[in-house]
Amino acid sequence: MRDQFQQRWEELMQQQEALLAQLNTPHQHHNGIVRRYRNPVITHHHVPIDWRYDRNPDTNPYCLERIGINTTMNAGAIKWNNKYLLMVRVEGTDRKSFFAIAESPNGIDQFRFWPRPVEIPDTDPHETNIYDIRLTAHEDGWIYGIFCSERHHPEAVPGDLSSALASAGIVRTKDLLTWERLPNLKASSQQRNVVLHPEFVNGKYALYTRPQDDFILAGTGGGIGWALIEDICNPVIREEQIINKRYYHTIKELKNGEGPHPIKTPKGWLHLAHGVRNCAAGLRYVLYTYLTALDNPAHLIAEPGGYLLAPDGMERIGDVSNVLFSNGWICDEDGTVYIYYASSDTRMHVAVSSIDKLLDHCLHTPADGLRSAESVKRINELINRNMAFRETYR
Ligand code: M1P
Repeated sequence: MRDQFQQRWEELMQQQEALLAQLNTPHQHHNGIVRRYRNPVITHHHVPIDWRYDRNPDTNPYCLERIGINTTMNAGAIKWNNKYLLMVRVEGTDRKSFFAIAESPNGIDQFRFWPRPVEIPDTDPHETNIYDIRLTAHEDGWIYGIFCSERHHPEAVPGDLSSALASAGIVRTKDLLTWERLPNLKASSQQRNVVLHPEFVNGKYALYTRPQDDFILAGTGGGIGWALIEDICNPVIREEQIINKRYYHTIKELKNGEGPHPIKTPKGWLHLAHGVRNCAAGLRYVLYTYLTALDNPAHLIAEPGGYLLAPDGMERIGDVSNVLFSNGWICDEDGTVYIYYASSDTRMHVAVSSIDKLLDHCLHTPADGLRSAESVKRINELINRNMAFRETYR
């Protein structure tokens, strides 16, 4: 029995080491703006064996998995001590999510989890699930994490075990090892996809918000919001304005949400967000960009029509199919941008671009004309301009 255990244990370790050492290669086909990499960067197979198996042959003679992991998705991201860190939403087979940090030397492969999952201070027995953290190294010197804190709706009628309440949980750290929990954000509506802006605005903390009428639907919440907060240790939304609206028959018709915090560029704050529409197959989540003014991050200055990334190939399939979701990206000193995104609520991927390319995309892709006739007009305008180059590039 012990030999069998040993053999299986070694097999597990070898398989995982091979996976963790695997190098990634860029996809051949790309649109010039952003380039996907072939392998997912983190899957449930990356989660350490030690977190899942009892390694004592006396108590686990068959070497069975004791704690199953379902998915690894929706990771916050930060560059730390020259390493690319993802704070991953790890979901167990029991449906509960928690956070765990994985690091890579280059941002595209060899992600390896730190020895233990993150222990977020447990301050409320009603908080049932936590997920989708956004990391912000704020100019006040702290690294903040804002995540969704979910609980069973206190007013759910007896027997209704699905209604839930979403609010924004807040933690901060200086070393990514110990975390201080601050009170949850107080708001007049449910909130998910809340993100901290990295700089003070008018001397206040600034939040991207996503007001929603209920747990799933944004309803009258018109899009991505913006709110200034006096005291991050007693965070209350007193006023909220919508800065990135939803429109009929667009990629964000049903709802949208800020991704990671925006990146400061010479031409404005560069944002990544998700847009959601409904279709016969259910909700479809895609990623898009927009740009706001440097001197007023709440003022929209450009928004290309359509999506930047949408589910493609195997990305379309997973626990919640037809979903791309991003809450983490890293910008290197040379302007390379690593976009970390999850596909179908199941695994993490990377796509690489640059500040210059993303700005060019934002500033020179035609805006959504909101009607078919406008789409045709834009294509014809492009063809007309291209006529001048026909001879040159024949
Ligand atoms: O299942 C898709 C996503 O749904 C929610 O996002 P949103 O609130 O924008 O609709 C979240 O539960 C997210 O984690 C999930 O990926």
